[in-house]
Amino acid sequence: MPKRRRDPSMALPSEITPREIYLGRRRLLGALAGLAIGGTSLASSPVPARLTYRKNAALSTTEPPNSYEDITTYNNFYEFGTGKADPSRLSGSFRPRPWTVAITGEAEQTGTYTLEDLLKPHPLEERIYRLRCVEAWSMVIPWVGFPLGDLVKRCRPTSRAKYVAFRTVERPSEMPGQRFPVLDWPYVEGLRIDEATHPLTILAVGLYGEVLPNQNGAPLRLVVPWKYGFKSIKSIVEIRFTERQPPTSWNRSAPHEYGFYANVNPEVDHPRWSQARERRIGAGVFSARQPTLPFNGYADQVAALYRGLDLRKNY
Ligand SMILES: Nc1nc2c(c(=O)[nH]1)N[C@H]1C(S)=C(S)[C@@H](COP(=O)(O)O)O[C@H]1N2
Ligand SMILES: [Mo]
Repeated sequence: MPKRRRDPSMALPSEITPREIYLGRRRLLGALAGLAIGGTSLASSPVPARLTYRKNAALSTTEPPNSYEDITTYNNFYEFGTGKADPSRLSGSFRPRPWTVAITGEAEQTGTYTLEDLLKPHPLEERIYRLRCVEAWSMVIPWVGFPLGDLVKRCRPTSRAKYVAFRTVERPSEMPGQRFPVLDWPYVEGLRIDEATHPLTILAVGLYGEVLPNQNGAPLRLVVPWKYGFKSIKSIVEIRFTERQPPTSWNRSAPHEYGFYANVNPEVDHPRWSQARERRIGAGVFSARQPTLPFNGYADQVAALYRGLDLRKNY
């Protein structure tokens, strides 16, 4: 059973213990485990652990965030099934800790790093971003993470590194969706290196101030807010610097429907449906579908990355 915050049968220590005592105890446990991330233990947390972070209002939308319930029960994570409710229902036996990430390819600082080592130098921020799924729905999510560009810098990519490729963990014993050939496992994604180092691109470790639930990509997932949601790969175990454009799961599975770029674009329809409008999850059955914005509303910040590129061909 996934741990859901709103399940009344599962009171959190934060609900039965005064908050300061609860936080103090978590810090103490974190220190004892030697796994302090922002002062909070991530060691086999029995409950979602609070993270320490600063709010980045400048890079956050002022639109109201979706509820924790929406964000954690309406998911795409095919490793746990293709239904929107499957990831929250079927990810309970996934173990996101301990975790390591391999840094490979065209960089000086390659090697295998524990999650804690990877995160240590990076202060966490909350950024409230829109997520626009290619299926024409959207959500607003308060992520907690840090710029991928800061990590890329630490890896010291060589001059040959033009792309960054990402790979999701492959664990069919814990991920029931991987027992079926829905996609060619493991899930892989990629960015151009200038997209990867853009200040809007983050690696997220939490949402709503708590460590990521399994269904949202625990313990570490990418968030690229101006691209369709499928670029935001979950449960990352490898970050590889490459000279050539890397393969991506959805492009490999249906190349006419999903390109490498996948920039949100209301003017380029998916072959089977329009991308002009979107349905905000949780907004109510009678609420109007709202217009989709170029680059998901982040055009001012990112359009310059694509100057001279034909966005109809490079969809
Ligand atoms: N490994 C992996 N990452 C993935 C997916 C997936 O199926 N597997 N789905 C993608 C899609 S289509 C979307 S819309 C977002 C959804 O993220 P969320 O469930 O946290 O809202 O995750 C993306 N990352
Ligand atoms: Mo998506």
